[in-house]
Formats: sequence, structure tokens, C-alpha cells
Amino acid sequence: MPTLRLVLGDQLHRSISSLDGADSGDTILMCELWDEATYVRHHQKKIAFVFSAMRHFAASLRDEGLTVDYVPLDAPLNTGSFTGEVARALAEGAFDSVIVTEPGEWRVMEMINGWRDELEVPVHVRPDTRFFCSLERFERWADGRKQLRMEYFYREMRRETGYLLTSDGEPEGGAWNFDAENRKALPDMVALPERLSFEPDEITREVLALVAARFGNHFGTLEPFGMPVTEDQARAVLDHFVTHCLASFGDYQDAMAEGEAFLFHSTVSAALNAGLLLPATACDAAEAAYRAGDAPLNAVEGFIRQILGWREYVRGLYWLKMPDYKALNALEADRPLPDFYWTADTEMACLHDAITTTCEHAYAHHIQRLMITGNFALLAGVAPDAINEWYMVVYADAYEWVELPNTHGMAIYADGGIMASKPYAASGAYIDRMSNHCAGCRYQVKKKAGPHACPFNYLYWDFLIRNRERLKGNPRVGMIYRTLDKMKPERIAEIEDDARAFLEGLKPAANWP
Ligand code: FAD
Ligand code: DLZ
Repeated sequence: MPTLRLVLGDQLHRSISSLDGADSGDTILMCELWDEATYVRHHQKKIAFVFSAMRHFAASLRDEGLTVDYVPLDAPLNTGSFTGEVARALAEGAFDSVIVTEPGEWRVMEMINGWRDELEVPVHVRPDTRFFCSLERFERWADGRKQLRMEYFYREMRRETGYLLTSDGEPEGGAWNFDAENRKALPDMVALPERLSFEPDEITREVLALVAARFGNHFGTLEPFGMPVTEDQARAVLDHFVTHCLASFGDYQDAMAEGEAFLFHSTVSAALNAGLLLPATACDAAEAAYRAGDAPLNAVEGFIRQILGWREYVRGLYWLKMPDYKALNALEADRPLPDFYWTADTEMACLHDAITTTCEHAYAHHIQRLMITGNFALLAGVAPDAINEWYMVVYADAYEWVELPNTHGMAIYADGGIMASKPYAASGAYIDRMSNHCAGCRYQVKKKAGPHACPFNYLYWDFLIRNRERLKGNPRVGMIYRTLDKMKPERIAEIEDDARAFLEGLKPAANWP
């Protein structure tokens, strides 16, 4: 009897393990689902991207002669959920088993686990072999370690994969990590590369109309839409990055610039996470550029570290620590999400810029996510569930396996240091050093107190004061507390007053929309 092979919307690669051994007698089930589009109310561009990429992938499987049961969102019998659609397919056809590749989110794994009892045929869950590091391998790495720091994991991955190793097995350039060279601000006159954008074809145009009609009240701008929706287009974005951006990626990795969404970043995360691009393809292309002398080591190592190191590490950590991880709230943060996260209606220029970019492109680069929107949420004490939901909604690359560790662990320190050795808290000085936002801001970054001072300045110290008992034992923040200890009581009171007034003035978000 044939097999029912379920392919989820972020598993869109021909090498996905659920398709291993597929033949024309099997049915490949792909479904556009109300539940998946609304369990968080994803950015309109993300829904369009996923649906269009799914439809293109289904077409490519059919071109190969495979049988695809593709359920569009508006199909009359569409039940709206993975569970409903698998049960319906089984009721309508004769299948001996269901095969699926492990999903990227805990909640979906829970659903699939439920099928083992609910369905009358066996359910086989195959490992997701798109990653360099299997979940078992990550568990072995983590086993017995007091601290799970990315850097040590990354070195093992470098050794195992051979990326950027000399013939003696040592790291190219004599060091594993060139991060110290990757912190330059953007010079005024630097020319930024043009970005690839793809004219929507008929499939994408149909999807855009569907999203406008059914999800037009979700966050974000739907059009113009130029995201890559096929493997070929994703590969073109990668090649464009390698040719035009990679050489400067390292130097300006941490830079920010007003009105410039992409700088020298690759913009491949949505394609990688949906399966259009394999991580090995991205790392191979970057290493080839280094070997050909087309990009310097600090850039190529930096790029490979993001994918081979951070991306693999956060996935391993997510599956190692879930489900308890999500409930952690080490700093007992409980503030509602400020309304400006949805509207960009804030006079703080850096936040306004990062949120505007996010709304237009369903994208912001790492430093905007970490040091602007993340840093503000950390300092203001926004409740983890509220800020996690925001990050899940607004980015086209957001899936819980990668969003949660980055937000919960890295940005807001809700995991109490499982991921980061100290909170990534920063005052306005950091933002001023790494960007040109402050020059045009209504607030003054050099002012420490009063209504014209940059709010990041007093919120930074207020955060440290509020969390003294929780953080004082951390040797990495000891020096900052020694500075705080030298402040006069009047200065402490001034910081607390400014912070209270500012935070009380924030309008909390109504549930979106
Ligand atoms: P580049 O800067 O060009 O980096 C290359 C690739 O490296 C990225 O495409 C991505 O696949 C990978 N990468 C880089 N940093 C990380 C990281 N910290 N964790 C995992 N992969 C990384 N990334 C997501 O893919 N999905 C998310 O939902 C997500 N949420 C985030 C939330 C917060 C608060 C923070 C601080 C970071 C988050 N990131 C997330 C990581 C990172 O910001 C994005 O991967 C990156 O901005 C995507 O842009 P890019 O493709 O141009 O990346
Ligand atoms: C993100 C997403 C969206 C918006 N819609 C669908 C969908 O309609 N059908 C589908 O199979 N997958 C979708 N996805 C991706 C899933 O949410 C993703 O597979 C799970 O979150 C597991 O990572």
C-alpha cells in the first residue's frame, strides 16, 4: 500500500528526509492551514512567502512525476490543521503509513506525537537531516557541561565539517573567531549593494491576492513583494550576497544605518529556514569565495559562524531545553509590550527605524533585533511571552526553534544565562557608536538625565538597579556594579525617576490588531 508523506511549509527541499524513497505510488500531502497562519498572526509577507514557496515546491514535485495532494487555504473541506488534514487524507485514501520529517516547533511535535494514538496507521518521524548537527549529537555535546557556550560548540562543528581548516586541521588564520574585527561602524560614504528582488509570477500573484483578502489585517506591508520563493531564486540571492556583500559582511556585521535595512547582510534566513536553501550550500559558497581570494577571512569566518555555529546551536538548545525553557522568566519581567512595537510610533529614532524596516520587509538584521528592539525590551522589562510573540509575528524567518533561544535567551536573558554569559544590556552610547541614528533623534544621546536624555541611558542603569540581586553574582557584570556603587544617592534617584516617568508614559499594546 502507498505511503502518505507529509511535507510541512518549512521543509521545502527535495532532500527532505520525508521524501527519501518516495515514488509515484505515494501521495505527498502539503496543506495551507488557517491554524499555521494564525497561531501567531504572522506578518503578511511571511504568509505570502510560505504559501508561494509551498505552491512552487509542489509544482516542482509534480513536474518530477510525483503525486501531490496540495490543499489550498480555501479548499472547501480544508480543516485548517495538520491533524485534521492528515486524518482527512487517510480517510479518503488507502495508506499503510504516514511519514513526516521532525518539525521545527515543539507544539507541532506534540501534535505529531498525538497521531501515534489517534491514527490507525503507523506514523514514522524521520530526523531533519538539513542541519549539520543532529539533535542526538547536540545532546552528546551538551551532556555534563556546566555551561553551554556557543563558541565551544562551534569549534567542534568546525572540526567535524572541516570548514576553514588548514591541511593540518587547524583553524585558518590561527584563530577560531575573528569577531573582534567585525565591529566597525559604517563610514559615511560607503556604497551599499543593490538587492535582488523577484517580480511575482502568476503563482505568487494569486497568493498575494489570497493573503490580502484573508490576512490583510495582520501586521506588516504585503507589497511590494520580491522575496525568493524557489530554490533557484534563493540560490541567486546567496550568489548575489557572495559576489557583492560578503567581502564587507565581517567589517560591518554590527553596524546600523538609518533607512538601510540590509547593509551587507545575506538576507538568506527566511529561505534557509523554509528549506529553499541548505545551510551547507551557504557555507560552501562562502568558503569557496575565501579560497578564491574573493573575500577576507574575518568576513567568511563570521558568516560561517552564524550558520554553522549560532544557527545549529540555537536549534540544539531549543530541543534540549523545551518545553520548560519557554516558561522561564529569570528577571521576572512583566511589562506589557509597548504599542510602538506595532506602530513604530516612537520618537526614539533607532527604534522607529528598526520597526519600520520590520514592517516593510518582515526583516531586520541581527543588531537591530538584538541591540535595538531586544535591548529595549530587556531594559524596560517587557514580559517574555509578549516580546517572544512579537518576534514570532514580525519576521519572515521566525520559527520557534530559532526565535525563542535568540529572544528569550540572548536578547532578554529570560533563561537566566543558559545561553548568554551576561545580559546584552546597552546604553545609548553603544547605539551611537554603531549607527548614525542618534544624530537625527529628538533625544540627545550625550545627555544622561531629564526629558531630553536618550531613554536608553537611564533605562540601562535602572535595569541594573532593579536587577541587582539577580545579577550581582555574575562576574561579567561585576565592574558595572562597582561603577553603580560609586554613584551618589541623588544620581540613583534621578535615574529611577526618569525611568519611572518614561516607562509609565508608554502606551501598552492592545492585542494586535
Ligand atoms: P546574516 O547576518 O547574513 O547571517 C547569515 C545567516 O546566519 C542568517 O541567515 C541565519 O540563518 C544565521 N544566523 C545569524 N545569526 C543567527 C542567530 N543568532 N541564530 C540563528 N541563526 C543565525 N533568526 C532566524 O532565522 N529566525 C528568527 O526568528 C530569529 N529571531 C531572532 C530574534 C532575536 C531577538 C535576535 C537577536 C536574533 C534573531 N535571529 C533569528 C537571528 C538573526 O538576527 C537572523 O538570523 C538574521 O538577522 C537574519 O538575517 P540575514 O539572513 O541577513 O543574516
Ligand atoms: C509558517 C507557516 C505558515 C504561515 N503556514 C503554513 C501552512 O499553511 N502550512 C504548512 O505546512 N506550514 C506552514 N507554516 C510553517 C509551519 O508553521 C511549520 O512547519 C511549523 O511551525 C513547524 O516548524
